[in-house]
Amino acid sequence: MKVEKITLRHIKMPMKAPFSTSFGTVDEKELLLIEAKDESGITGWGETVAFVAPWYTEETLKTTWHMLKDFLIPILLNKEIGHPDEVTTLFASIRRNCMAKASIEGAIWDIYSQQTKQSLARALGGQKTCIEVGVSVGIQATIAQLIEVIKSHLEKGYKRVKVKIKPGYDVEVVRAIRAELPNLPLMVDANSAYTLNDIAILQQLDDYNLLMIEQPLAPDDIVDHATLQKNIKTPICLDESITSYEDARKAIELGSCGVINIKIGRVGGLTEAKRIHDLCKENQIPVWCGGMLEAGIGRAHNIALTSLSHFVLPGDTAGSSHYWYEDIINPEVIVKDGYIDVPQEIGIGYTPNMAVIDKLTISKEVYQ
Ligand code: OSB
Ligand code: MG
Repeated sequence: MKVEKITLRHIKMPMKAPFSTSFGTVDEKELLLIEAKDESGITGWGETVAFVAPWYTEETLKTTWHMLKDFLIPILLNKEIGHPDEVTTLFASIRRNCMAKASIEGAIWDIYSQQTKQSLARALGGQKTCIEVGVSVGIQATIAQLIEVIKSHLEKGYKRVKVKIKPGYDVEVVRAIRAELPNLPLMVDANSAYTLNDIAILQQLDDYNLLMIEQPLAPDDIVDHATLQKNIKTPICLDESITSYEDARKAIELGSCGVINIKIGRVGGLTEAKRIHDLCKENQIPVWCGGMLEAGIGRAHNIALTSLSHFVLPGDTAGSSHYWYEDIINPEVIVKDGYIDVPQEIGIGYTPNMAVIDKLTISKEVYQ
C-alpha cells in the first residue's frame, strides 16, 4: 500500500463524568483523528491518546500534532509499505514520541486488515471472539461516593474494578471497599504517586487481597519497583514504566513486576504491543489492555489487540456509554455481562460516525 492522503482532525468530546488520578483530571477529551487513504481508496483510522497536559507521560496533544505534521506524516506519505510492521522500522530514527507514532501506525494496520480482507483482530493474530472487561474508577470526593460508583458498575456486569489511589487516599479507601465488597476482584492504580519511602503503606495493602497494585513508583523506574516487589506480596503491575519491548524485557529480568498493562499508545503502536504480549506469554507474565479514555477508534483498536491469547486479565476498555454521551463510531462499543464481542467484520468492525465527528471537530488539516 501507499498512503496518498492523510486528514488530521482535532476533536473535543464532553465526558459524562470527570476522571481524576493522583496527578490530573480530565473533564473533556481532546484528541486527533488520523484518516489515512491509500492508492486504492481504502481508508484507515487512528486516534491519539495523549492528553492536553503531560501528567501521564511527557506527550501532549500538541506534541503529537507536531510530530505527526513535521516528521511522521512526511516519512509515510507515498512510501510503499508491504506490512504494518515496517512502520516501526520507518520511524526508528525518531526517538520516543510513542503516542504520536502509534496513532498513525494504527491507521496503517486498519488499511492492511481491509486490504487483506480480515478483521483487525485476525490480522494481529487474535483468536478470541469476546473479551472480558473491567472498569477504572477515578478518585471521588468521598469514600461513600466511591462505593456507590463501584456498585453501579458491578450492576452493569464489569468483571473487575480498579480504583485510583494516592498518598492519603489509599489504605482507608481499600479497607472501606473490602468491608462492603469482600469478594470483588479489586486492584489499585497509583499513577506513580509513591516512592520507596512509602513502603510501609504499600505493605499494608497486602492485607486486602488485591489482584495487583499498578504503577506505585516513578514513571521511568524499574529498579525501585524491583526492590518494592521483593518487599510486598501483591503483584506489581507496570503501566507508565513500560514504553517498549526492551523496557518489558528488562523489567521482567529484574523482577520489577508480576503483571504488565499494555497500552498501544504508550508503547508506540500495535506491532510493539504484540511483541510485548508475546514476550510476556513466553515469560508467564499475565497482561491486560490498559485504557486512555479513548473514543471509538482507539477503543476499537484496544478490542482487536485484546483478542490475542495472552490478554488473560480483564482490561480497562469499558463500553462507549461509560464515557461518552455519543461516541464517534457506529455501532458504539457495548458491554454485556462484562464482555465485549470482538467484531468479525473486515477492518476495525466499527464505522466512523461522520456526523458526530464533524460536529466535534475544532480544526482539520489535509496532507497529500
Ligand atoms: O493509568 O491506566 C491509567 C486513564 C487515563 C490515564 C491513565 C490511566 C487511566 C485509567 C482509565 O485508568 C482507563 C480507561 O478507562 O480508559
Ligand atoms: Mg495506570
